[in-house]
Amino acid sequence: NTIQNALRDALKHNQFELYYQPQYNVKKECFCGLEALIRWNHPKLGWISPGEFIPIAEETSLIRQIGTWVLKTACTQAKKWLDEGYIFETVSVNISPLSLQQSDFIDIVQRTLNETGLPPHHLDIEITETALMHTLELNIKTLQKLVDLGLNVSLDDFGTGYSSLNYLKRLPIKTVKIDRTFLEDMCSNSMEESIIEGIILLSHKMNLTVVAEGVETKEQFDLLAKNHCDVIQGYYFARPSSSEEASKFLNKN
Ligand code: G
Ligand code: G
Ligand code: MN
Ligand code: NA
Repeated sequence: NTIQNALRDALKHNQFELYYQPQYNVKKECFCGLEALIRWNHPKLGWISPGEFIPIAEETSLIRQIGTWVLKTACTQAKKWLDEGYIFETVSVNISPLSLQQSDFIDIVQRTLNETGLPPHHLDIEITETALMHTLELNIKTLQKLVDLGLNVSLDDFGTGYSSLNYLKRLPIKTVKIDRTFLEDMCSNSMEESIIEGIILLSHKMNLTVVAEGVETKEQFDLLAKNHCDVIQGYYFARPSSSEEASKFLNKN
């Protein structure tokens, strides 16, 4: 398969780059976190979206190599920011369920933290809701091991899958990320606003931090802040950008 060969080359020839999107903490009034998002700059085709190539990588073991590269690159960058005096709580990485299920995944995370010197509490692992549910028991065990290492675990795309509240209380997560599809109509549709309000209230009752994704307008920001959403991420503040651009949003010692 030619795309898979191209992905192999991309790993070998450093064609991947991590972009970072800052996340705004409403109460603390600062950018306290960043989500790392992979980008592929193909020499002939130009920029290719992860929405296109991650699903292809997931058909082979390439996704594991990409996951390892993402972890290493994000942890290296986060440690560099700390050393430069930047202040932030976490850098989040998206991890495919296939990476989570590889037998040496915990070892890889542990080794990456050791090698980069990043304190574990600065690393956040995002897992999508749908992905988790397939082999739930195994995944809960792996997530718990990550928590035991001192990492934060977030449930990505929350609300789009079929996780019942029954599952939610069993997951060793600290954060839920409300999927951006929920935000689209929240300012024009009072039912949509009620759903967001309900998700935030419920999450807080369960001691979960709530991140809203895909916030593009001041109206959305205001409504989320009114409903006590903890963290806000979206084009309203910043698009994903290079580490250098993204670091401009962070406070410094
Ligand atoms: O960055 P963008 O919005 O184009 O991302 C599209 C999709 O690709 C999203 O679902 C996002 O979670 C996923 N994605 C982005 N970066 C990574 C990554 O480093 N690893 C994995 N597994 N998925 C990623
Ligand atoms: O699936 P996941 O939530 O990891 O993917 C996040 C994706 O959302 C990234 O591809 C990122 O580029 C995109 N994104 C981030 N902020 C916004 C936004 O405000 N609007 C839209 N449409 N997409 C966004
Ligand atoms: Mn994500
Ligand atoms: Na998401």
